Amino acid sequence: MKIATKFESVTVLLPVINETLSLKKTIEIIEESSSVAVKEYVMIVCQKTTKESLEICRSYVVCDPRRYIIHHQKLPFLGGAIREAFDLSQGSHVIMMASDLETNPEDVVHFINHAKSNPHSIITASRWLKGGTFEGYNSLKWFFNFVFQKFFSLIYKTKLSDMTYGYRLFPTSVVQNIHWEELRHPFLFETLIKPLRLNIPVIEIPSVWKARVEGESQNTFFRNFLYFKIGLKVRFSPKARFLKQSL
Ligand SMILES: Nc1nc2c(ncn2[C@@H]2O[C@H](COP(=O)(O)OP(=O)(O)OP(=O)(O)O)[C@@H](O)[C@H]2O)c(=O)[nH]1
Ligand SMILES: [Mg+2]
Repeated sequence: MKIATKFESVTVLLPVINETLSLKKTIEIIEESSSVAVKEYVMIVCQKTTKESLEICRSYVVCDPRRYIIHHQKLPFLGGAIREAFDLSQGSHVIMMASDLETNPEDVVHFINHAKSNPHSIITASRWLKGGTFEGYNSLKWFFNFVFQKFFSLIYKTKLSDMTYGYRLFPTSVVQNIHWEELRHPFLFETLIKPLRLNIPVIEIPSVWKARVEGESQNTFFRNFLYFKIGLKVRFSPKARFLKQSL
């Protein structure tokens, strides 16, 4: 796999279901700090996306069709949305995030700065690092999250503190060359563990997770247990299988 040797620009992926103000605020904050570095925004929509949200997406495309792209996903769920958008990304790097403000857009500029000095690396946000935290997270989920992170950091022999937070920057070639399996939220975890097994360097930066105030989550509590399946599978599969050309 050939990985970018330089940071040139970033594609920002924004999956959208019911976000309106949160989506606008996300774009506004990123544009304020990083408009020069952002090549394009890919807003991924599906049948569940509300009319209001779609109208907002369209208004960006009308203003600047070169930098704002709407993609209608064919594969289902959040993983399906991001997988298709990975293949459309044209920047040297790509940021996977949410549009509900749970992935703090103020961090985008930090991701980019780290990517400039570490273009081969994945830069990932951690809620467990000093300086990061969970605000308004369900306490049971918080406890399970802690145990889950400890368990998987042991079996992957890594010091990473947050492997499930779907907020990270990747060299685009990394995500375009990996064969992805998950379609639902465990995909967010898969996007870290497969690169880890392929020895792609990963840098963590602290981030504050804040519960959304608009719309609702598409994830359910019990589905969180499905993360174990992909976690164990990827740990014990031959890594050559993770690359597209080996299929
Ligand atoms: N296009 C698209 N967007 C989605 C889909 N599922 C979720 N999203 C969006 O992706 C972002 C993250 O999804 P959430 O359901 O909030 O998931 P989460 O924040 O990881 O999970 P929680 O911790 O339960 O809140 C949000 O902006 C959602 O609107 C999907 O199937 N298609
Ligand atoms: Mg959310």
